[in-house]
Amino acid sequence: MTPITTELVRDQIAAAVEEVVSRTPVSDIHTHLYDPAFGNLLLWGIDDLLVYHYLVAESFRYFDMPFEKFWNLPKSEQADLIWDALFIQNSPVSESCRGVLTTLNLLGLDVRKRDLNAIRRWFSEWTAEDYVTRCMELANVSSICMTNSPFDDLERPLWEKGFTRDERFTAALRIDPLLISWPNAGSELAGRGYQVTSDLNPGTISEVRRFLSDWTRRMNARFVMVSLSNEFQYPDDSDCVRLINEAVVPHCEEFGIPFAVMPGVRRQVNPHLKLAGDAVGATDLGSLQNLCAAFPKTKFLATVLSRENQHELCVLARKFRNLHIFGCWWFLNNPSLVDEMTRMRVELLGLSFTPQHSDARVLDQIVYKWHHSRQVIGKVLAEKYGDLAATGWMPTRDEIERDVKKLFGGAFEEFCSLQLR
Ligand code: RAT
Ligand code: ZN
Repeated sequence: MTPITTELVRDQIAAAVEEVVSRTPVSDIHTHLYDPAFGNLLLWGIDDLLVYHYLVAESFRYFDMPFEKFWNLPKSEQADLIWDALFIQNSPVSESCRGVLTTLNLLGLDVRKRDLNAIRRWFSEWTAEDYVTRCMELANVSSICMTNSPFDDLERPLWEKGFTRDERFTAALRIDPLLISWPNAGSELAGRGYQVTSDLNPGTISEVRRFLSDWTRRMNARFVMVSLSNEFQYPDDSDCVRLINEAVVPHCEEFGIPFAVMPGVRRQVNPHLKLAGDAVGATDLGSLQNLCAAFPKTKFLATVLSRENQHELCVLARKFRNLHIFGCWWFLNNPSLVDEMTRMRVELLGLSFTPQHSDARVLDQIVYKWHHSRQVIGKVLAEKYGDLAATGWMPTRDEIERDVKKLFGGAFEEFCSLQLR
């Protein structure tokens, strides 16, 4: 008989955690995907996987051609060039490249052949509706939160016209132009029948609130969100801060929904790269601290782009119950950093956070993003339960299931339901 050793217990725990983590459906709280009713706005398939802006940035490390020449090509030719540079001329070891292969492999395609046209033929057999279900099943994702901007001329008309919602897709009201580009955003609101002037007087503020209410209702938005520069300061005498104080925060309190802040973006450091041209900078989290302290009844969701800010962010979340941290965002969504951040968050916050969101822009990406994240989250949890077992506190299967449910959407839902009285 095998003696029960600590190693054996750890192995058994690891196997149980791996199974629970892979079987528990996850709610993906931030993506750039769309309800299939939005038609071509929902991106999917091999060419869109290849021209993902994460891969565009990596390709230009190898390309020696003018930026404009690349941008003038049709999507399939851009995809050919990226495939050649990142998969054929070099091994696809980066996280974004590996992701394409994980996705294809889990979909059942044979990637060994390196045959892009055969892969294209396989995708041409699918319809978007069936493919959504297939990807959600494979990724074990139960719901997908979109990023919905009333300032986007492509998506706005459908919201205005109305459509039958696919219940698997929830909405988040994204308001970057409102907070970052006032008074331009004000002119846009004025053009749409809101009585605003460039001056943030009480009449204008009340019309901005009417705009937020109209769109929150129309979208049934789960939260309001903004991505902010690494230079964001709070308090400040900027229009952005006045709009936060006088319009966004009161709006979120009235509707009982969180305000998601995402600081750390250095926008368009290389505009030639278009969507791939943004970078990262450490931010002053004193500003987030000031926001949480100034508005204890407002629920703040936060994800922060810089690795350097992560420890301070965890400590802040220990101080403010109106702050819920989520995801390993954008340049942080790499296994080494997801491991480090998840470990740190568990050690400082227990289970009261949301470890990951996919940020998928192409539907198929949910397959790899969740597969890779589950591997890392499972590994960290197995170690932590192993450490508990070493004290004699053996986690039960029910407890493990309960905890994983929290991390995969339960803690987020609990946070959204807080009344903060
Ligand atoms: O991760 C990304 O795809 C970025 O381009 C951003 O869209 C970011 O996630 C954001 O929501 O601003
Ligand atoms: Zn995003």
